[in-house]
This record gives sequence, structure tokens and C-alpha cells, in this order.
Amino acid sequence: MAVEPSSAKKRKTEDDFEPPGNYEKLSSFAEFEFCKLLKNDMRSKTAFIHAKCRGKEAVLLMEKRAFEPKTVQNLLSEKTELVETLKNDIYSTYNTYPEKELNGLKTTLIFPATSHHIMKYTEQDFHIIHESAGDYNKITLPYIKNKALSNQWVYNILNKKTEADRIIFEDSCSETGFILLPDMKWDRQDVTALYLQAIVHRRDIMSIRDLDKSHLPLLRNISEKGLGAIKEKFGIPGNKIRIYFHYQPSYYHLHVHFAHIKLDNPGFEADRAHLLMDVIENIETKSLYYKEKTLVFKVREDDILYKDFLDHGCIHK
Ligand code: M7G
Repeated sequence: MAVEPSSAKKRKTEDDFEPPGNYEKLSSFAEFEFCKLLKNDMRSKTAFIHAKCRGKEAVLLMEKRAFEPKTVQNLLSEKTELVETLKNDIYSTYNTYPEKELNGLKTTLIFPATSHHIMKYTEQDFHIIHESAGDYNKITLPYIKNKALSNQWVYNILNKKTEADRIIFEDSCSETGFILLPDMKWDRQDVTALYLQAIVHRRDIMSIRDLDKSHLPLLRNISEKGLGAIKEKFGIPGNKIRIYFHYQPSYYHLHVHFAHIKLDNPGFEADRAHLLMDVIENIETKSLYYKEKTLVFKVREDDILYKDFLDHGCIHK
């Protein structure tokens, strides 16, 4: 099982990390007890489930997989069971039960999960926040330092303790370098759903809020070498790739999302995504652009950040 630290206070350091080999491989959910369906996303066909295992909290994201071009022809065989649900003239519909190889789910397990993870995947209302530079220093910065999700998984990647075999490209320069690898959300089957992230080696940049003109060489390097690596490895040209940051991100270690233009990604809303090219150009125009600008973002009602903005009287219910 992959393990995340159980709370921000009890965060392990990267040196405390035990390699995944020390944990048993999960082959069934026998030890899991269902607690609650947190969210049922009909569009992405994903169930977000709260469960318990050995007395600890777990979050499971169970997503129906897309068809694979290589095996889709195998659906049309006697092994696929059909139950007719409608017949009218030349039209008919069926509940269809293919053999298990053609009928899988992708599960993402977070274990042990913190209350923050449970909240992140729970169905709830959202609110728009206009965060001034002052709000950032007074409210968001303390939130990031004390309450945000742990970056341990990021440090494990940078230290090659996990996912080293998935790395697509690395520039090891400590100033402008980064690791490019598949995002956990991409199952690496379909390149038109390509979703990668570039994680910078520097550990002192939390989000776009920290960027100024001293970071331009880093940002340009990510764009140029990231796109070069994607072209070389997947044959996809730069004009088919969206490159963007999230603000607010879930993890406060600078990372850049690279997504295929055809990927229908919920993380690309106007109140969350900031295109890398726009960020570069804004900083070129004004070095302190992101340190001074009021940034608009969407926040979940249960998010501590929303409560912190309410408590400071910066927003009203
Ligand atoms: P974000 O913008 O900080 O937050 O992106 P979001 O999750 O709300 O979009 C972080 C990205 O890191 C997400 O796209 C996650 O799917 C991805 N991610 C998270 N974890 C814990 C891992 C991981 O362990 N490995 C990899 N490869 N990607 C991860």
C-alpha cells in the first residue's frame, strides 16, 4: 500500500520514508469496510468512497476505465453477456457484461487518508474567493504552512524513492531543473488523454504566488524541455499540449500540468488554471505581477481555507 502521512502535524520527513517494498501489495479489498459514498461523479464515472481498513481511514477513487483500441474488438464475442432492456423496430439496448479483462476499474487508494483528503473528495458547494496580496500573507500563507496537504509524495519522486521508473524526462539542474512524469490520474493507455506533470527540483517555490522575474529561466526551461520530451516520447507536437498551473493547487511545491488538448479535464476551469505562457508573459511585463495581483479561485465550502477567509471577515456567507 502507498502510504501518506496521516496529518500535517505528524508529517514524516523525506528521510523517514520507507520504500513501498516494505508494504504488502494489495490484491483485494477484504480488509476494507465501506463507510460512505463521498461523491458519485456521473460524468467521469467515478465513485469517491470513504472506507476503513485496520482502524484507519481510507479514500478510494474508483473510475470506470475507457475502452482500449487494441482490445475493443474482443467485446463482440460469446463471452459478453447481454440482457435486453429495450426493443423497438430496428433499435434495441442491453445491459452488457463483458469478461473481466475488458471491464476493469482504475482504483486510486489514499491510505491512511487525512480528514483533508476526505473533505477534498466529498460532494459540496464551492465559493469564489478574491485573494489580494494582503489576504495571501495574512490568511493563505499560514494555511499553507500549517494545514495544507503533505508534499511527501513529491519529495519521494524528486529523491527517486518512488515512481523513478515512470520518469519521462529529467533536467537535474538545481535552479532550473525538473522531473517530468505521468500524473497519477493518467493510466498511460491513451495518448490523447495524456496528463503529465513537471515537478521542479527547487523546494522554495510553493505556487505561482512566489514567482517573479528571477524564475523566468526555470519557467522557460520547463516549457521548452517539457514539450521537447513529449514530442520525442509520444510524438505529440507542442500545439496539442496545454501547459498550466493551478491556483490554488492542492500541493504547495511548484509543479506544472501538461495535458493533451483533447483531455476533458475538470482542472482546467477559468477560476483555477493559469497557462504557463500567460504566467511567463505577465512576469516579463511586471516582475511582481503574481505577488501583487488579486487572484481569483474557487474553494470548497468545507475547506479550512474557506473558513479562514470567513473568520478574517474577508468574505461573507
Ligand atoms: P494540484 O494542482 O496540486 O492539485 O495537482 P489537484 O490534485 O487538486 O489537481 C497535483 C497533481 O498531482 C494532481 O493532478 C494529482 O493527480 C497528482 N498527484 C497527486 N499525488 C499524490 C500523486 C502521486 O503520488 N504521484 C503522481 N504521479 N501524481 C500525483
